[in-house]
Amino acid sequence: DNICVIGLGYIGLPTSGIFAQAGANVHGVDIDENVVDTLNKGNIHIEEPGLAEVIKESVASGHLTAGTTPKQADVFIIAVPTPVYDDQTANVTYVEKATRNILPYIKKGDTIIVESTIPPRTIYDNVAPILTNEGWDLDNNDLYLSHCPERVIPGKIMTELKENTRIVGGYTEEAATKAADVYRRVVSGDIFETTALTAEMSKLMENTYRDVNIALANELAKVSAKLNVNAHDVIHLANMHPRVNIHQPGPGVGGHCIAVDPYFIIEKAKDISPLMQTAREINNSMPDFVVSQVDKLTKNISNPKVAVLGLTYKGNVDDVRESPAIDIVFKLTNNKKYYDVACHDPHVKEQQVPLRLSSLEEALEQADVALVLADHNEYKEMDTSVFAKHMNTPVVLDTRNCLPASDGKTLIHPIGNLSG
Ligand code: SAJ
Repeated sequence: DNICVIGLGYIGLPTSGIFAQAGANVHGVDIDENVVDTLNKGNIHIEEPGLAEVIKESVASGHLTAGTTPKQADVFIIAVPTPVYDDQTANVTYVEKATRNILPYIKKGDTIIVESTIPPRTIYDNVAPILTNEGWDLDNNDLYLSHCPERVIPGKIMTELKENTRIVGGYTEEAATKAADVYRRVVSGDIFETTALTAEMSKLMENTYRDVNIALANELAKVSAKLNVNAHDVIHLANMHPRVNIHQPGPGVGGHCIAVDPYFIIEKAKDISPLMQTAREINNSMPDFVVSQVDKLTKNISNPKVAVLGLTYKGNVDDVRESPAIDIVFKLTNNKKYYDVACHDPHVKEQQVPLRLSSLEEALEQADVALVLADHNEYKEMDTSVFAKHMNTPVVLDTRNCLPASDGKTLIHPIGNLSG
């Protein structure tokens, strides 16, 4: 099979590698020439465990090539971003553009799969018309169009791509079956066939469920501050119940999926989605809550120094997109109270962020509070005596509840109740 993958980001690149590794001839397409050049040399431009090896091997074997324009293929997979506009509605123009870009290369009987996350009805209302306007009869399967939402979690993409179940939503029943055949080549999990619209909604509801659940945990963290109880203990014990699964509170919800996808449903049903909207508001309010907790911890100190540990949107990734940590750093530096902020993140390179990065020791040196914002393994396995060794006052706000126990000299607060 010849497969053409449009978009070589967090989803398109691993997907290309996995199909190439399974023996398909894959041509990856990206508008960014650097990404294409890097790939053609067998290298990668993002951090994801296990990805580098697969790409190196696939390029070396000749199964994977890259370019800035598509090529003829039997299967086209579109994996381009769907960002949100300032008014929180989805920008599907990259998906539309990718569809237009493949028009010169498609032939009768080809399979076209959109993996990008899209608002409900996008396949019917935005993608299909681009193809039918060119004379392709989708109802009669001139082309097999489907939506197969990606569902892999950054940090475990290479295993989840193979092992997760997949939902394939066809424009027609036959299109769903064709897409299922494509994935069967690499996926060991079950593949469920449905309509494009149901696939769009299912994907969005997975992430919305998580957003609402995290909002509940975050609200509990705020309530715990008032009631003087440790939210983590409450969640731990409540989750012992076989039908309860409260998620973890934290500094906010980041990344390009959970913090964004609920808006794709909300925009289509604004008047009847108060729960989803409130969840978004609660999660978006967490950076302010964290800053208010830092204010409390430093109330008697003038010009306090805050050591920020972790800038990414979650642990063990290098992704700072929509990261609440970055938001918190700017809220601290633009605060009416003067904060001296030093940042450390072992996964982030300085060119990724508009901030100066320090070594861990440099960040902690003379700090009044350390603020843990990402649960990287480096912090989970940290020797907690380092705080007292360097800090002015060894006080830590661990918003991720990830640090090992204190060495006895350091006061480690959970998010919420500051009495520890
Ligand atoms: N977070 C919490 N508390 C939790 C869990 C997460 O505060 O209990 C925060 C994280 O720190 C992070 C954000 O939420 O800032 C999202 O992280 P995540 O690990 O929950 O999810 P993502 O965004 O990395 O990936 C999600 C996944 N969706 C689900 O688990 C339902 C993934 O499977 C999807 O493929 C991905 O979105 C996507 O691309 O849609």
